[in-house]
Amino acid sequence: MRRNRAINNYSILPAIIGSLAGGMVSTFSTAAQAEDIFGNSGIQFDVDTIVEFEFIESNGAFQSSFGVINLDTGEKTPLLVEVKPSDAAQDPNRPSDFIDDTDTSRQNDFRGTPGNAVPQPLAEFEFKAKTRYSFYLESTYKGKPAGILYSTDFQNLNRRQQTLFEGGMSGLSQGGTAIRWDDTGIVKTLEERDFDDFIVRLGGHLECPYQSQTPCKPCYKLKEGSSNPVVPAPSNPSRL
Ligand SMILES: [Ca+2]
Ligand SMILES: [Ca+2]
Ligand SMILES: [Ca+2]
Ligand SMILES: [Ca+2]
Repeated sequence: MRRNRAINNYSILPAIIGSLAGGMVSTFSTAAQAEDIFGNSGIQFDVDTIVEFEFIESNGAFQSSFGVINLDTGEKTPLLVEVKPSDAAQDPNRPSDFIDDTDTSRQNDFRGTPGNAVPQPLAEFEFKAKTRYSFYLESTYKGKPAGILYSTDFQNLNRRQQTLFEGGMSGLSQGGTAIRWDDTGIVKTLEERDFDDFIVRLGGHLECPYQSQTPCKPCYKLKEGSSNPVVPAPSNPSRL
């Protein structure tokens, strides 16, 4: 099998060389790179791409669902869902702590953990090529809608940034990327910009599960035995 593949590769070499001579390869690769978008400006992959997701923790009073929305069709796919506002019931009227509670095990900011508030902490989604997506966080409070926020800034009221992407596109294949959400809070005047309200890890290393297909379909898988601690935000956004 290996020998056959090598022969096939050699057989297409003349075609590649021919394209190079005509300047086709450099033009194509520039166009392809321009279409990969991953961050606060949007989500779009150049080819069909699978991404694995892991719920890390939440620290927010809302009961929230994280998912992907196709911006062309409006179709929403929930991926990681809180079945209650936090692991333990907590009084939402107490004053906020206004600090980042990531990876502290502190219970006083409505802590939710995998297997408890989020019973199914793993998910995957296949992004279709050349299609615009955004991540979303949709919340309820005491059973009533509390709004939906987007990872793409311009979709939010006043184009407000509600997510931090830590690791970005390169993190998907090099250890994982974290998305940290800040929701709008229950009382706007006491809004806590701590970016720890819902935290998700994406990817970790790149695999192509469908080797027989051409082109290979990229899959950003979670690292084996994942749940590496998420590094707290570099500065305390609530003080900005
Ligand atoms: Ca919550
Ligand atoms: Ca907090
Ligand atoms: Ca918050
Ligand atoms: Ca919080």
